[in-house]
Amino acid sequence: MKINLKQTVLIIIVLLIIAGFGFLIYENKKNQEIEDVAIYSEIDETQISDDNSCVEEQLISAQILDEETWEENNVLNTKYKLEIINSSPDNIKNWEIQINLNADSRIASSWNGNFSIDNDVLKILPVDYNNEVNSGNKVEAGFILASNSKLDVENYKLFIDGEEYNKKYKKCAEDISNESDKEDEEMNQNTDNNDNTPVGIHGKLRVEGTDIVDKNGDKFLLKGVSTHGIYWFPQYVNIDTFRTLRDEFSANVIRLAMYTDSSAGYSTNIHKKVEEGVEYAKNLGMYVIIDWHILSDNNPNINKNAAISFFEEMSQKYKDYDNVIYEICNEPNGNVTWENDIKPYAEDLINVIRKNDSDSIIIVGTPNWSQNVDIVANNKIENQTNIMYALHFYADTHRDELRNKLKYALDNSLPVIVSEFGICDASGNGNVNIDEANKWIELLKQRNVSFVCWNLSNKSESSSILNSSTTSISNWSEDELSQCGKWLKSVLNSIN
Ligand code: IDC
Repeated sequence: MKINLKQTVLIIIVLLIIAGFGFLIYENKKNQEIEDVAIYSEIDETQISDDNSCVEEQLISAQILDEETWEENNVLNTKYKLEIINSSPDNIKNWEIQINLNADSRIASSWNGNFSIDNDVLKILPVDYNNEVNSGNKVEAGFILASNSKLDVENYKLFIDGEEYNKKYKKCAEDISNESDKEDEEMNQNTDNNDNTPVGIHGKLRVEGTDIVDKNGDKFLLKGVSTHGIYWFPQYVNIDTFRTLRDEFSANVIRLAMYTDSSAGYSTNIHKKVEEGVEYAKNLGMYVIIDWHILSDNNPNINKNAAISFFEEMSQKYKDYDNVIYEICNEPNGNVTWENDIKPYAEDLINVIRKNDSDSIIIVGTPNWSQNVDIVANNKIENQTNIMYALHFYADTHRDELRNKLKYALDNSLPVIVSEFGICDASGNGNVNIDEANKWIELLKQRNVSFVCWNLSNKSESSSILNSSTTSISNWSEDELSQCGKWLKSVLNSIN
């Protein structure tokens, strides 16, 4: 076979291309191998150093976490959580944190600590119940800083017994490998033993006739407290607060009031606060009401799309939780009717929730700030189970007329829950009317109607359960409770 010049050139080109590919593949392989060697030696190196050496660590430390920021009167407010963490073998007491501030900074609110500012240095000292931090434990405090600049959270000083603390401990390989087991153990200790809690004993609730019944079919009464708007008072969405309400007030339910109007702080960012609250309640074996708190947005249809996506998200997350109850519209008011506005909204929202969560209780608000349960009793939502209807009262404003609406509704087989009430007037302030409040409670007990008191905060108004001077968020003394708080504590404790 004779090969001409053209064919020779072609063969050379083909050979060159093949050689080129071969080279590329080779190069690539070489890189891979180098990379492999590099990864291998890295792992190897750390293994060698872990096996053979000990590390020195400061095992007592503080952590300052920036939890959220919002604007108020042109100043940024940031909520910080402080933890003093003792991973050392020693027990310590008399801790103190110092951290530099900018001159324009002010502590707007604080809890679980004594806070002072001295020459632009923020000093945080313990209160009696968190002064001691035993080996393996941590304590928590928190504060809201009004300041247009953020804290340099890494740059704090820790003092123990008045001395700046910088002791280091030696930790060797064995201790390090045991650490993860210890962490798991600690996590488990952090969730209370659930057997003796309200949810541990009563399990998933459902509605039978006009009653709430527990997992055994026995009549059950929810009794507890509603937060104020969680955007304004985030500090009370806290496991210690909820535990105090459970153990010292005998509350079995917390309502998380999430205002839904942007003027009241609503944005999807606040959902994570609700999630925190649900988890705290779950860990404590308490029931929790997720409240879509419409108010100035008077017609639930105004923010219906946001409500749909919120309850889609929540019901997906909590479909297997025994403690969650959904409240889909706090208080429709103004020119809004059951027939044309609330009922169609409720039917749609119930369908949204039921796609994920087939049986948890859903509370539906009723016309006229959740008062006209009589109208609803004549036109109930059909073909659904575990639906309750809200009746809200404020004892110094609403008396026999509203009590009669409640009786009418119950007599006409409408399951009603008082998912919010106050013992003052309907503004949330003014005179506290103990006589009328007690009349209401008598009726509620008699008819097994569950009730949740407004509100968990230290706002200076008579519906708050804390005095406005109370800065701690849990384990309140009697003096730290408002008149409403004292009344509520004794009422809840008087009911089994
Ligand atoms: C009140 C709060 C008050 C706040 C006001 C407007 O106590 O601090 O300024 O809301 O956001 C309701 C509502 C509830 C009201 C309460 C008292 O559900 O949000 O809280 N109330 O007015 N219905 C009837 C009374």
